[in-house]
Amino acid sequence: MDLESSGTFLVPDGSGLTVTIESISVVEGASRVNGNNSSFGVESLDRAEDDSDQFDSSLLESLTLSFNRAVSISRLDFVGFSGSDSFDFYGTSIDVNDLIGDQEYDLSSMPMVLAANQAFTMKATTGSVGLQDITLAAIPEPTAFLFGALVAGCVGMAATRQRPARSSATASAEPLS
Ligand SMILES: [Ca+2]
Ligand SMILES: [Ca+2]
Ligand SMILES: [Ca+2]
Repeated sequence: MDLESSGTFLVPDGSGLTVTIESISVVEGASRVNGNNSSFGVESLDRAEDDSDQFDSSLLESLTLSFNRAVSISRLDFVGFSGSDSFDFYGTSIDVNDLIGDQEYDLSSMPMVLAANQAFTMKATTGSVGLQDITLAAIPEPTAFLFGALVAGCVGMAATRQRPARSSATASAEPLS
């Protein structure tokens, strides 16, 4: 999942996912979600020291989102995550020692599951951190899943080589236009 500078989240094509901004908190004044090609965060419009596309703990910036469908989150990708910084993602506390690669927090061995319309909050708890990308997959609805399995079974009998379409996808932080 990525974010355009207009504040529109980019979710995997064909996933049927939509993202709702439930709330944005800052220490004072006006605020918005802001992003550029490399990261997104909360912008405190009335504070000169704000880093507009990062979450600044000194400005008590936090963002609460929800998805319209259940999702599993397998990776968080950060920028600007230096040694003393820390970040809280829906109650999971992350520091620099938890990161691999390009400041990535890998959850693939045990993805975090969020229910449909479950509000979840993210914020920097120390320092300033930008969120570059969230790797997630929509979890099929139980009825849709059963129906899909039934269809896949019928198709499987007719054409054993065809595979059901995958509903998961990875959003990347490609430059946005
Ligand atoms: Ca900020
Ligand atoms: Ca990164
Ligand atoms: Ca930082």
